[in-house]
Amino acid sequence: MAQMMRHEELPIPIHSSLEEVYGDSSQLEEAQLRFHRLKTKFQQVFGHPPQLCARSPGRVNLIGEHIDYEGYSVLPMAIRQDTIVAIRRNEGHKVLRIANVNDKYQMCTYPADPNQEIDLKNHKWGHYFICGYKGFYEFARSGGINLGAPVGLDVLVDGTVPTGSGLSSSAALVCASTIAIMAAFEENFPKKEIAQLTCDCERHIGTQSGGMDQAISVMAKPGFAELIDFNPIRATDVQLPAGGTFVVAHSLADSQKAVTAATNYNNRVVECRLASIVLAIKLGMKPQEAISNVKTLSDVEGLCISYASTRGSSDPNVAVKEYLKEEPYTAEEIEKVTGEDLESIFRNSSSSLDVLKAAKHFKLYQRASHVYSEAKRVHAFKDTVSSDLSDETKLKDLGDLMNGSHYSCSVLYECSCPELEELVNICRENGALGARLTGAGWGGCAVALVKDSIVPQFILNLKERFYQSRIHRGVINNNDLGLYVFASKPSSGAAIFKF
Ligand code: NG1
Ligand code: MG
Repeated sequence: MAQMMRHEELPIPIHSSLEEVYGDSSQLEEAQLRFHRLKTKFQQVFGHPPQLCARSPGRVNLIGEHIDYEGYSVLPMAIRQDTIVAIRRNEGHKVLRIANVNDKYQMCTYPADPNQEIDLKNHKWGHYFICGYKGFYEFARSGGINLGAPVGLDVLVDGTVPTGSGLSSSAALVCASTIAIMAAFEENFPKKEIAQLTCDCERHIGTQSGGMDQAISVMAKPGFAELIDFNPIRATDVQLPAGGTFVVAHSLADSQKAVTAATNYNNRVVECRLASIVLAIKLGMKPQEAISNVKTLSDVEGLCISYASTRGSSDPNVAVKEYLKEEPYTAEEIEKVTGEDLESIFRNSSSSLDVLKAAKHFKLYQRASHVYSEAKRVHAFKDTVSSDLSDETKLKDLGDLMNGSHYSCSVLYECSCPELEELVNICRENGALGARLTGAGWGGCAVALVKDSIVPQFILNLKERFYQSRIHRGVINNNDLGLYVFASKPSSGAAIFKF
């Protein structure tokens, strides 16, 4: 009997019309207009039409925050907002010309050199394209594909995922770029390979990200959220209960992750790594072995399981309570346990060394507690969805899990901000079953689970309670409100268009 291929094994779908991706509603009209403008502008800027286009969506993470880089499963869904990349190979010169339909983003040019280093001190939007460019070449070469001498590429980008919002505009751009380059070279790889390579290559930007955003952007299916597992990357469809809608609302605080990495995102990655090493040593591993082999808190969970018979518990949270102290650790205190300087432990990662320079102390207990409890909430969410409970009860339980996640992000992981706290509270006061920050945090969006029947009123209430005063103060324009607060259904993943 022929075995059905899992969808992550399949290549990126190639379409000749927009209907298959953008449906047949008002969304289709909008998409037709966008593609028409994109092609016209491409012709204007470069003097020839694009060879093809690739699109990849943003995402909203429903639950599982800051645990993908620790090896734990997450549960996001794709949103309809996406990035489209139009591309043409240009044998005439050896330059990558990357333009944007939005005049806010000036054209960036780079040499057609897949080995170039990205200038991290000088952040430019075009760097995300170069991540995909380098990633594609690295992957193709490792697979023995001969691409010949590098050629020029003409590229025009049109993105509708709000930037700095925790909706993964960066992964949408990296994935759409990588797929466009791949298609321009007439290659097509399985989705799970693209998800892995785009995750690896986005790290060229300097954040030590996990793979959630690229995985969902590449592998999403309309109508489903996805449980994403790592090592290896795998996506399992999650059909959300009827009667509930996820509303995404922007806190209007900008989350500039690439710029604040040393104190925010990468800082947490380093704290988790230190917590893993300290826990592994306390569990009985030799310091040198822990430093070389224990990379994530999920590795430590593996240790807890193998030592369960001697320790009496396989629960990593028990180990956290037993072996880590609640007070923040100084570098010296950690070095007493590891027997090695922190600078030496992280000597191969310049972004981690930046973290060490900026950090005063390390909150190992809090960060590890967040990660282990959040990992459990993801599975509880998935189990609730697939249980026999009524849809009504499911929705209520999912809301509670989302609230628990937010509390943990805010108090233990400290990745919230005053604007997000205000917004999440307003969501709950106005009938949300649950509300939480989504994405990296420190700004960006909240996601609220709301009963279908109250969605329009809920959005009106948010406008009045959260956005009205900001419109008065000129923070945003009334006409743009739809960009900042919207109901979202699970949308489709990456695609290639050849017309
Ligand atoms: P956003 O919110 O898109 O910056 C980041 C990471 C994810 C994940 C979340 C937190 C990137 C590209 N993405 O997302 O991998 O760790 O934060 O759960 O850095
Ligand atoms: Mg991002």
